Formats: sequence, structure tokens, C-alpha cells
Amino acid sequence: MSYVVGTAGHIDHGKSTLIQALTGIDPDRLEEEKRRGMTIDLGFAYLALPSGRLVGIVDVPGHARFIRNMLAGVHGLDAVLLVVAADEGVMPQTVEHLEIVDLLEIRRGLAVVTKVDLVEPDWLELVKAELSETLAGTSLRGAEILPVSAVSGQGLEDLKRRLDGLLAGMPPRENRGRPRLPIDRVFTISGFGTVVTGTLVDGTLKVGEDVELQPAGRRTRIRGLQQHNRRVEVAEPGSRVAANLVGVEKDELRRGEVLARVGTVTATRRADASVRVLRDSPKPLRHGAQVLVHTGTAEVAARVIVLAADEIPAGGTDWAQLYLSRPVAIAAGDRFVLRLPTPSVTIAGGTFADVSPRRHPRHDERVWESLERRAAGEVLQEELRKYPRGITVQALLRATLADGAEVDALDARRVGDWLFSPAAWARIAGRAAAALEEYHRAHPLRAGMPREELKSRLGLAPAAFGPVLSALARDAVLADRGAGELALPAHRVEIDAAAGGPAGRLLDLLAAQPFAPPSLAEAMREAGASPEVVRALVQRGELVRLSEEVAFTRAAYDSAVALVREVVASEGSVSVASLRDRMGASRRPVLALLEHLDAQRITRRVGDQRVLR
Ligand SMILES: Nc1nc2c(ncn2[C@@H]2O[C@H](COP(=O)(O)OP(=O)(O)O)[C@@H](O)[C@H]2O)c(=O)[nH]1
Ligand SMILES: [Mg+2]
Repeated sequence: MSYVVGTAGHIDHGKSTLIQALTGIDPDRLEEEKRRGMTIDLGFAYLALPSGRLVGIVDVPGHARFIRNMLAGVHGLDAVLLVVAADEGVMPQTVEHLEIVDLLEIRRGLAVVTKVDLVEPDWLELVKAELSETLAGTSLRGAEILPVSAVSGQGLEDLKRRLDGLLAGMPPRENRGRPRLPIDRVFTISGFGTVVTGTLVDGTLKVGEDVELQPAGRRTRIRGLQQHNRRVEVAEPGSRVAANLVGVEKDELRRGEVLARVGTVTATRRADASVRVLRDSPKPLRHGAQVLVHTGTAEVAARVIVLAADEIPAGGTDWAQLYLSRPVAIAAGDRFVLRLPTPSVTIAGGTFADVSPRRHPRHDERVWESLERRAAGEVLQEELRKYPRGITVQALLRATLADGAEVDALDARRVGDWLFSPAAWARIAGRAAAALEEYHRAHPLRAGMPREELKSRLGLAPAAFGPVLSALARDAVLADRGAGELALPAHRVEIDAAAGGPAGRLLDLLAAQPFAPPSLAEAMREAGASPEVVRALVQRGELVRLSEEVAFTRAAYDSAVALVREVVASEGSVSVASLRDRMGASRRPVLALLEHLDAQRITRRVGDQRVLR
């Protein structure tokens, strides 16, 4: 296992000198840094501790102007060395860096008092007391305070031993199979091409692996990996990593982008988060405030939507949605720091709870109750709530990084590949029933609503509709009436509410001359029957429509068919003329009947005769 430790503290307090004394590597690598004798950007070194434990080191600039560079360096740290010069004591960036460490909840650290060669023992005691007070109430409270001198070497070995001890108690880094390398540096090495570096979190990276760069979404492949100047095949989470990429130009990349396994991380412009405002913040965090979000190595402008109140007061913690000015690749559980742009000041920090949230109504307690459950670990259940039209199992697993077993434990309705929260399912069933009820009221003579119409009414994903329909039928919310029509199970077509209505009159008219009925149009007119009535009678089987113009009652039709069978049985075939004579009908209905029987594949035409099939 490897580790990453960072420095923090005011400018000129001896951070870079301390790292050089500990590692032999000058972290100030830029020409300008050497010329000005000050750290401007992040510096990197590495160290083997007495136990053999390898530690990557990130040295940060102390100057207030370069705070954004400092912020890009502190993500993913296992421990921090808060450096304070013995001759100056606690200074503004000592406090600001400590606030940032506190907001990021980095709990392991050592307070290193440097330059002890410059002060008297009494003074040193005062500085230590002041420092201990400054640490109180932060994530580094109670951290050991170690006096050192990079000049005399005093305390350096002790520091290494203490750091070793601090890291010994660390639990293994989380490995969620979602490796992410927030990029802090991009450079080229002649003969190799583009190299990016960063602190790897959440998973391992392998040489040869296909990866993508977010938010751009650009694909590339890892040609080589290095840790602490040595080639490795696999880089473990929680380590400093340099990755050599195939086919990407240096100019196409910048700090703040994220190298990730393909398809595991997406960039977002919206995130729900728990936000804590510093106790010593000069201002509350107001709803609508414009802030700078620092997360991973990214810095992005954002607007704060405070969900419950109009502001989060100094010292307070509350839920907010951050609306980012551009997409950034983040994950639930990532920490961030919020700064106000002018005057530039650190004001708050927190943890992302949901990185693909919906827009929320404000002042709605259901929103933060859901976020609270999510933060308490009910990620899958709360994620499911976001999909009123359901979500596939695969998509839900992708969104939450959960495994299949957790899906089985969900309180959810599963139909085929689709999952619905109980509320979403109830809503869908309710809407289906309401739509059918309305349809039956508007079209009482129809057996049911066309399937396609219900499909568009429910507005489900096309692939979800089929499985949902089967499940609704199983639940007896609706019934399939055949011919692509859906009805409430209790729906019955009542053709004539009262006896002697148009349907009865129509059937009577047709039955009066069963084989030579009046034309359908004429009979309908006379009976006052609408096309709906005809359709309903046909659906119920009381009427058989032979053509546009000819309809038989069921009884007439059945005996005509029987007659045809009888004639064919005794004579081998039947013609229009012979059947007309037998039925005592005119040519028109007989022709319609035989054509209908052909279409029904009961008879087959041979010349001007018909035989049975
Ligand atoms: N006397 C003395 N000077 C030191 C010590 N450590 C650093 N310095 C000096 O303090 C100045 C600032 O150091 P530097 O490492 O650049 O500080 P940083 O801004 O915190 O990185 C440099 O001139 C160093 O030589 C120390 O232990 N003793
Ligand atoms: Mg420095």
C-alpha cells in the first residue's frame, strides 16, 4: 500500500525546505520558483519511511495568491504536515490551510514547528501553545507538535518515525472499481509523449487499459504507469501516479480534468451536497451565492441553492444544491471546499451526496429527508426514487456502483429488467386505471383503449411499456381484451342500456330476413344504430360482418356456414348459384358470404366453385 502526504502552512515557513531535507528532492521544480525562492505551484517528492512504507509527497504553495494551487494538491491526502515557522508562529495561511484541511476532513496530521534553530526554548513553548490552540476544534485537534530544523537536522528522524506511526493505523483505501485520477500536472517526455500525474482514488489503473478523460469524454489508453519514479503495471488507489497516455496532446489536457475507467464516471453540472460553513466565516452562505467550488484538482464557479433555509449561518451545516458553470467529473462522497471570489475567502466545504440530482423545489422537507437517507447509506433506494418512469437494473447499478445483491434487497417493483419505486409503481398503475376509466366513459361501446394510446398516455420508455403492461394485467389493474385493446377488468360493453334500443332493433331487422337482410347502412338508419353499436355487436359476436354492406346475425351466419359444409359434403363443391337457390337469397349476400369464408380460409375457390379447405 502506498500513501500520499501533503504540506500545509504559511509562506516562507519552511515547507519546501523541510521536504527537501526529508527526501533529498527539491519540490520547487519551476524555473520561476527557483528564481523567486518561493513555491508557486504544487511540488512532488517521495520518501521511504523507516518501516519501508513509501509515501508520495505533495508540497503546496503558502502564498495566498496561489491558494487555488494549494487546493488542487490537498485532495486524496492520507495525512498532512502543517508547517509553522518557530520565529513567526501561526499566520494567516496557517489558519486558512488548516480550515481547508478541516473542511476536507483530513484527520491525520502532524504539526511541524520548523526553524527551531532560530528561537529560544521559551519562545518555542509559546508557539507550541498557540499552535495547539489553533488546532483545537479542527480535524487535526490533538495532533502531535514536532519541533524540527531543516538546517541542523533536529527532529527530522523523529518526524519520519511519527509519520510512519500515523500511517500504520490507516485502513486500506477504498477500491470501488471506479479508478479516478484527478489530473494535477500535464507534461511531455520526449520519446514517450504526454504524461499526467495525480493522486489516484477509488480503484486501480493498469497498463494497457482503455480510459477516458472527463468532462471531455475523450478516449485514450494507458501506455505506461509510474509511481515514485518506478515503472509499475498496476497503480493502487491512494497513491501518486504518473500515467503516460496514447495519442493525446499536452495542450488538450489541463488540471482539473479526470482520467477514469471508461463508463464509470460522468461529468455533471448539478450536485446535492451537505455543506458546512466555517465557524469563523465572515459571512453566512446565502442562497443564490456565487462561489468557487474546489474538488479533486478542479476549480469551478457555481451558484448555491440552499434547500431548506435562505442561508447557512457561520458554523452551520445544511443541504444545498450546487449548480456548476461547467461539467465536472465528481462522485458521491467526494469532498469539496467553497470559496467566495471577491474578496477571495474560504467560507465552507462539504461532501457531495448526489451528483446527478434533479432540480429541487426549495423548502420541501422531502428533498432533504431523501438526502439524509442517502447520506446514511440508502443510496440505491433513494436513487430509485428519482425515476418516476422506472430505471433498468443495469442503469441503476451503474449510477450507484452497487452490486446485484443490493438490488434484490430493494423495496421496489421489478418487471423484467425494469425497477420502479413503490411510489412510482403506484402512480403508474393509478394513471393507467384513470386513463382507462376515462376512455370507457367516453367510449362505452368500445371493448377497450388501443394499446398505443395507453402507451403514449403513460409516457414510459418504449422498452418498459411491454413488461409494465404484463405486470399491470397480473395485478388486475387492467385486462387485455385482445385485438390490441386494453380495459379495466370490470368494464363490460353495454350496448343497449334499456331493452328495445338501437342494437336490439338492428338485430331484429336483420333476423327478419336472415339470408337476405337489408343493406347494413339501411338497417342502421332504420334502427338508429351508430357505427359504435355495430362494432360492439361484432366484437361480442352477435353480428357477423361479411362485407361493407352485408351483415348476418350470428344465428344466420352459423346456419349458412353449416349449409355450405353440407352442400360441399354431398356435392363435392358449392357455387354462388347453387347456394343462392338453397338459401333462397339474392346473389349479393351469398357472394359476400363466400368471399368472407374464403378470407376466413374455410373455403377455397376453384373456378366458379368453392371447396372446403
Ligand atoms: N534557519 C532556518 N531556516 C529555514 C529552515 N527551513 C527553511 N528555512 C528558510 O526559510 C525560507 C523559506 O523556506 P521555504 O522552504 O521556501 O518555505 P515555504 O514557503 O514554506 O516552502 C528559506 O530561505 C529557507 O532557507 C530552518 O529549519 N531553519
Ligand atoms: Mg514552498
